[in-house]
Amino acid sequence: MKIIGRKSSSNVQKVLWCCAELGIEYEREDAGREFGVVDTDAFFQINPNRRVPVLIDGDFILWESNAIVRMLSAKHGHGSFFPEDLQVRANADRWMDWQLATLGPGFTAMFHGLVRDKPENRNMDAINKSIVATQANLEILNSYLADTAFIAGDELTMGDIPIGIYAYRWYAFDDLERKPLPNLERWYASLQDRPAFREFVMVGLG
Ligand SMILES: N[C@@H](CCC(=O)N[C@@H](CS)C(=O)NCC(=O)O)C(=O)O
Repeated sequence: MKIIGRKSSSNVQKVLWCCAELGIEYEREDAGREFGVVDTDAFFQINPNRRVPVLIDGDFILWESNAIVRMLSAKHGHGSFFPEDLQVRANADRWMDWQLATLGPGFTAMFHGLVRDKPENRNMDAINKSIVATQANLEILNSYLADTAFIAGDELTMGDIPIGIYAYRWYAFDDLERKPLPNLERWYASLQDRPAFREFVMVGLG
């Protein structure tokens, strides 16, 4: 099995963290940003969106990071990462979709503005709106984490993966004013205890 994508990409990190938690072996090829590759005709054949990650398993090709995490969890973590109980699984699924549909889009302007743009080019209005939106989104998550250790219950599941990446990025900014979110902070501290999270996610704001 091969994973294509640079290790600094948040979406690639979802897959690498998932593989490390489940003990899945793979080869990885760099692609995206400074590595290029995504603009080639060959890459277009495997992902016409020209985005990473892409999973290649024999002649099966899959793009969309959360779909890759779901498939790997079903194959290698059935009954744990991919919960057997339908309601627990739907709960994990719900938060994966929420990351793509709500948390991620709200976070982008802040992340790109503060990490990628030079200070003189920053759109502070968009950045501030994005910070407010992210804080409000994380408050929703904080209230759901009042009763459970992890996103979909008392065990780590695939549902923790996409949001865990964002938690690292949210807390990695030194001088951001954040309102306290005790349940989220407790959950995030438990992720930081995991060697796989430290190795593949806590690698800087690339
Ligand atoms: N919805 C897609 C988004 C993929 C995506 O936007 N990937 C970014 C990296 S995080 C990318 O390929 N950017 C272009 C590049 O790295 O050259 C997914 O979750 O896989």
